Amino acid sequence: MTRVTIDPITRIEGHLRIDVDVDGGRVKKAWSSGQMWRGVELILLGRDPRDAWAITQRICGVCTTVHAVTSVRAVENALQMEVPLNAQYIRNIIILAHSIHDFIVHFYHLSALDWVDVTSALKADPDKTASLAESLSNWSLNNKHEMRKTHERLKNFVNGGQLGIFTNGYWGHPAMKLSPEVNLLAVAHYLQALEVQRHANKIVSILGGKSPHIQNVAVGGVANPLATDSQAVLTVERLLAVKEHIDALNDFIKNVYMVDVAAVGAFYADWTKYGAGVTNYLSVPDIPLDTKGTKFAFPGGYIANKDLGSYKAIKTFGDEFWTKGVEEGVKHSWYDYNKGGPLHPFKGETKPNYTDFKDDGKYSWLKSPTFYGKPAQVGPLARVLNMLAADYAPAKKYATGTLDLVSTLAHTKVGLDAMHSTIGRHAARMISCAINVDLLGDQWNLLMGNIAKGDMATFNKPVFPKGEVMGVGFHEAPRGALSHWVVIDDGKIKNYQCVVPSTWNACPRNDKDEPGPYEASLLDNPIADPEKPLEVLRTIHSFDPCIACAIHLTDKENDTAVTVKAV
Ligand code: NFE
Ligand code: MG
Repeated sequence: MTRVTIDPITRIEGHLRIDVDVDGGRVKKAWSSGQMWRGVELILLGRDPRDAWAITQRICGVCTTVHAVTSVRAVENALQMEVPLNAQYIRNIIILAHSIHDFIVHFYHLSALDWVDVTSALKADPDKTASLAESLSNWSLNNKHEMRKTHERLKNFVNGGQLGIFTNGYWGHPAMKLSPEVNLLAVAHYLQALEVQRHANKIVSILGGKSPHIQNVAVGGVANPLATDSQAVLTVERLLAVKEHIDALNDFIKNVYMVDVAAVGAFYADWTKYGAGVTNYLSVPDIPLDTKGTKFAFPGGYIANKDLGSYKAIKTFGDEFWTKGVEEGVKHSWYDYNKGGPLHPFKGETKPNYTDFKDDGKYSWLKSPTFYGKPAQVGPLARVLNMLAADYAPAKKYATGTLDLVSTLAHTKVGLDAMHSTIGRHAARMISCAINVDLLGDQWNLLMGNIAKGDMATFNKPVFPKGEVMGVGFHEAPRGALSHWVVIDDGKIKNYQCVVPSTWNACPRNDKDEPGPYEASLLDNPIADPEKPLEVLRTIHSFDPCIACAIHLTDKENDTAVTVKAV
């Protein structure tokens, strides 16, 4: 048995350590450990609930908008508030654009190099690459000129004695399977995607004031005044600029991202056999279409043990099937609870107890969330499978289209079962991206239509009652189901707990010693060379880890997080 420790895992957000025991070229046991201790939840205690969104979105600089939106939803849920339609649409456009940014950056910049050998691309014939690219889609930058230019840039990186942004990949690894031409094509799209992702960020910035960390959210709505006749506020002219960015994203997603993921899936069809892990899938509905949060553009729910027939829907923001199911345990986490656990988030505690890394004891700063006592996988795969179980037509359209394209390219029939895998998570993220860019166009139309009717409202004023109220806000964030749980007493925050997508997926073993989704997904993965565990990265990266989000707790014994000296 060989022990392999990867610490830190790179091309992710935050500090993640993965340990695997390898025997006979396969992973036999795995541990996922969050190694970073930081603080947000307890900073909120005693504060005005209207400020919580601005503070909680500092949990992360990658999924910046998501904690802001989830936080105001939690407070609005506690106050049983309605949110004006324009505010829902503006928030929806922001979170959809943000998710698209996240998906594109994840595939090209954070994970493609696990599958694409950059040095092999140097051996490619750029003209042949262009012919291949043009046979796959009619994206305007698939031409000979672009491929020659990319080849030239790569040569310059290498001739200059450095690979620049491509330094430190597992180049030449035996698990790399793409031809030089396909590798060059992927590198070309990697570089183009750096430009394309800006369109998504511009949408977020126009509506949110800036990115990362939007400025326009408020409990009760948004702080964007609308007008058709003033340059000082959000005008039709600004909204028309948003539409141009939506169209540019749509072009890239449909003609490049979808094709590239299908091609990687087809060339690495072997990887549809690895990485399933925990197959209880949890997602929440999102993109609210009414003022109360009872109607959503896409469904969410729970599937047990990969059986789509077991689907149970989560229907509204306050749905008890959701609120009653969530708990967090700390048996293998560096915390203690006062009276054992696991605990419901409204009663959540944060008492650190660091023990060093103990294989059979405590080994992570992440808690272990469960849904009705079971570990659950969240994220794009959970989202898309729940959508399919709910008969959501756009998911059916894009999932069928993707599996058909993969089958054609792989010359073998690839069915839905292949989705429960490392590659399946990439496919699901791409399907989710295609759905979201269509929804982005829809939300833009709804906003313009509502303004055209003369409705300019964007905000309802919150009123805090005497005594205690509690609420939960959820959001289907890029990495999956995110929830904030707030208890408010006399208008001040009494308890605040965030249960975050990467906590669900990257958690250590739970109170029953069942492995979390990352850990379970690594079991039986092949490892060609324990010195270069590329295969571990493939599976872990397919979840898109964010450990900053996953560990957002603070030390309540010692509430001074940092001392700054003015000299
Ligand atoms: Ni920091 Fe996040 C998303 C949230 S994480 S990236 O998506 O919430 O798990
Ligand atoms: Mg938490």
